[in-house]
Amino acid sequence: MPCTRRSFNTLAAAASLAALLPGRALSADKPLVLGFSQVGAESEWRTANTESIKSAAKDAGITLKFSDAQQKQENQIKAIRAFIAQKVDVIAFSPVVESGWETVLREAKAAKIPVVLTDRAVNAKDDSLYVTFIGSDFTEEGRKAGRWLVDKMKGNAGPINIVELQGTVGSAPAIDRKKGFEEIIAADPKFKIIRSQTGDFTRAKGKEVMEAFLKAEGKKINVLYAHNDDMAIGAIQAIEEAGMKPAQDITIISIDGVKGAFEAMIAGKLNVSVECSPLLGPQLMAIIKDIKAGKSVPKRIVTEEGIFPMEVAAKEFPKRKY
Ligand code: GZL
Repeated sequence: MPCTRRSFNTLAAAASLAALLPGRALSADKPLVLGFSQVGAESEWRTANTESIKSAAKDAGITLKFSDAQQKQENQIKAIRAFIAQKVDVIAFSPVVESGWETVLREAKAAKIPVVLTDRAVNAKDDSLYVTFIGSDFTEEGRKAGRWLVDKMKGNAGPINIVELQGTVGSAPAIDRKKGFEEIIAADPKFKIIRSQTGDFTRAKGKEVMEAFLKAEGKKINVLYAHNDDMAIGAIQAIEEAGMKPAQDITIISIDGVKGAFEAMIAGKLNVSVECSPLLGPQLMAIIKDIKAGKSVPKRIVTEEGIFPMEVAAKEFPKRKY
């Protein structure tokens, strides 16, 4: 974007102000240093998200200090404190759960290091503790899953018995995907969630919990709603081992739109996947540069996403980027 005289003056003022701030002195030749704390490597989605952040940092000439928390909040807090000690220019992270961040975010604020949330939100009351949150609208993803099911079950008198594989307990996607889905199915009493338990977003746990659901409810189960594709893929294995046909005996709805989901839909084993894009890297790097250039950025940046029923999977698959 052309730099007008006014914005040049603003930038110059911001740059000189930034240079006065403690932390790393800004200069044209020194690359920005970003400290990033990642949730873990629990799913195909997470792997694609990590790849997007690493490659975008490289393309943007930003030095990346990357930490994998193995899905533990205490590891993320440790990593953020290390980034503060190293005086990085910006801290970004995907909070594994919504709560428990105020103390460490206040430490980052005291050190005058801007913080960017990516992928998942925090429920901190003081939203001055972070500059912006880039990520999906998980509640809308849950609504999309609910709307697809209501449409599919039109004319079916019910009862429609649903089992739900929830994501990580306390995480924004698990809380909001449940909320959005329930908001939609509440309109018709034929829909009943008869079992709901966390599979922690992993294939292994998704399979294990689905085995327990099948043992307890068996052929009573009409629908599986999984908060991510990895748990759905694990559950598909359990359904087949129980001698039932996934996507036929049990309608399966999941979220993310990763490669494994498209392969399952093409094989006729998954009915639909609601897209949740992990490709946040380029947007994150652009925002970081804007912040360090003193530009104002929106408090919330929502990623645009679609929904992919199995009928379109084969056509869409070659175009997929994750
Ligand atoms: C969603 C992300 C979730 C994915 C899961 O933005 O936080 O975490 O849906 C991943 O696959 O583990």
